[in-house]
Amino acid sequence: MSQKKFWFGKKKQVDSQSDLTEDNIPRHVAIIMDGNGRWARRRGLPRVAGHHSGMKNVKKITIAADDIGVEILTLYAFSTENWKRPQDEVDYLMSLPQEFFPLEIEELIEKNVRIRMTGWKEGVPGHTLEAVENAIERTKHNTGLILNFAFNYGSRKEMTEAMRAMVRDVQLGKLKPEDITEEEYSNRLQTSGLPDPDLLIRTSGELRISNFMLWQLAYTELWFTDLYWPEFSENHFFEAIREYQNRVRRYGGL
Ligand code: V0D
Repeated sequence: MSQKKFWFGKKKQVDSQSDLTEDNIPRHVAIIMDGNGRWARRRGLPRVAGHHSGMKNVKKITIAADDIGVEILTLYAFSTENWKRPQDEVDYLMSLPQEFFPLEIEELIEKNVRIRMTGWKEGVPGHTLEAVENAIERTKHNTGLILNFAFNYGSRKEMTEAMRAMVRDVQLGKLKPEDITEEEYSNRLQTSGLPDPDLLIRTSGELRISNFMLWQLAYTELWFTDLYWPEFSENHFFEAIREYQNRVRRYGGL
């Protein structure tokens, strides 16, 4: 079987990936980056310190995904439900995109990473949107890995909006009820144009989907770990990929 060695930069080889097979790398990996607050409390730190640590881990895992040939990495950064958190925590989270870019964007541009966003702009502070849009703009001609931030995202809202768009098109006579198909519906979701995730990783021990890409995850392999997001390393990521490669994907067939 063909084996590939994966290298980080010029020196650091991460050894546990050498048994990944080059074929059958998932095209699209999605991650629910959970456990940042708990990781911090465990260390006697404020929750926001965990979010900062979690942000540092985003670049590391993005580069690892790029190195093995993943095409799309979707990261669940902020849900439509996260607004219910204490205001100072929300404020801190909304400062992360601004912080992320001066620190991480040069390397991501160098790696040919393209940033995109899934979610709604409504309610997101102007300074946060500006940072996100700047990143999207500065990487829009890149042709490498798509780093897709799910930000102010919720799946039921996404599906409700897609339904509203379809009903409107029916009312306008642009779509006949008998022409409503899975494809017509998918095309009205925020993820239109992206393949569905092949693998979903959730850190921090919760065994739930939590309103994340409910439609898109229909045939996705699920992989859970007790590790908190800030301690989830490249080698843990490769472990998830390896297990994915060992599962037989049948799509309901035989
Ligand atoms: C906190 C762990 C990067 C999860 C990762 C406001 C929770 C760190 C971004 C980011 C967050 C998003 C969009 C963008 C550039 C960077 C981010 C949030 C939270 C939500 F264009 N990390 N990060 N955004 N955390």
